Amino acid sequence: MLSASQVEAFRTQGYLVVPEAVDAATLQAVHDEYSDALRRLYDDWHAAGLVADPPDGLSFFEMLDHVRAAGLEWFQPLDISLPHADITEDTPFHFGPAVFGLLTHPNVLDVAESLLGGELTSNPIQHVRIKPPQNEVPEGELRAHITTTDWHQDRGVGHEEADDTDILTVWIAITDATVENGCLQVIPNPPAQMYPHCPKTQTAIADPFIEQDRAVPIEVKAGSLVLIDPLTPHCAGPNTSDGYRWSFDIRFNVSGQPTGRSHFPDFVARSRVAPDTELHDWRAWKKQWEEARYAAAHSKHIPQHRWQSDSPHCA
Ligand SMILES: O=C(O)CCC(=O)C(=O)O
Ligand SMILES: [Fe+2]
Repeated sequence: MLSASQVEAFRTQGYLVVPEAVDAATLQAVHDEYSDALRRLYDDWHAAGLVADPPDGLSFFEMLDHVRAAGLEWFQPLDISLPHADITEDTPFHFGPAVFGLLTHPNVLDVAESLLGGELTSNPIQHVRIKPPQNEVPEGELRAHITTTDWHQDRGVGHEEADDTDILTVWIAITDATVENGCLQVIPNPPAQMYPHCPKTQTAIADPFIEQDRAVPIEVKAGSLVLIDPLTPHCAGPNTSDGYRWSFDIRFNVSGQPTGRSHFPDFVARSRVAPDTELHDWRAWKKQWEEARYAAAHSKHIPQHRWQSDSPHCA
């Protein structure tokens, strides 16, 4: 649980770093699960002659180096979500026990409970971000899971129906995050309302509203959490290191409130009132996403964001 002074700091500054929240064993399990997932892809690509080097003995990051060099689409099969468009029955994604264990880690849920109370829904707006050195990111790669992240407020990336939802972003460092490798930056003491956003590289706060001179870089060690209020402007700069910057961002909302992405599945992560409604089975979680994928593949496209480039703020 957070202390009263941590809660107070979050409420005024709109963000909070919680160091050492996720233990080394959990981080290792995620790392191993991702290595296995990438190795399965790699084996197939190698068998098809798309990557030359045999997978034997390659680490997760070494395999990634090779598949990137070969120009293969490695990101979506590793994400814990569906893409914003062109979803088919076969769109790949990653749902496994280790990453479920991370999302429902008791320390993560305790922190969320400290801010939102004991009825917690795991919100479907969630991603892995694995950012290679920026000078190796292909031209035209716009996804904020791989390249830089524009200034935005998380309220702006959900549907309007969730504008009054009590929601918390929990950003989890899997590798150390530094200014050099493109850690989060925030603008503390958020405004009471949402700024206009525009389509830029991604969905971004309209330029005149970005107070760049107040930006604070959030350098954290692996296993730390960065809690972000839905109105706190944040971004991430380029990864100028020669290694990968790896994080997950997940969200919780008070159960029963709109998630802002109702065509993707949510689940009760903690309930003090009705503990038997909590989901503890990662396979059930995976199945929910498979069903959402099937439904999305067979229905009209639902835009993830509401912002239009012809709005007056976006000239
Ligand atoms: O890690 C990043 O690049 C951005 C993360 C973010 O926007 C979020 O967690 O809401
Ligand atoms: Fe965000």
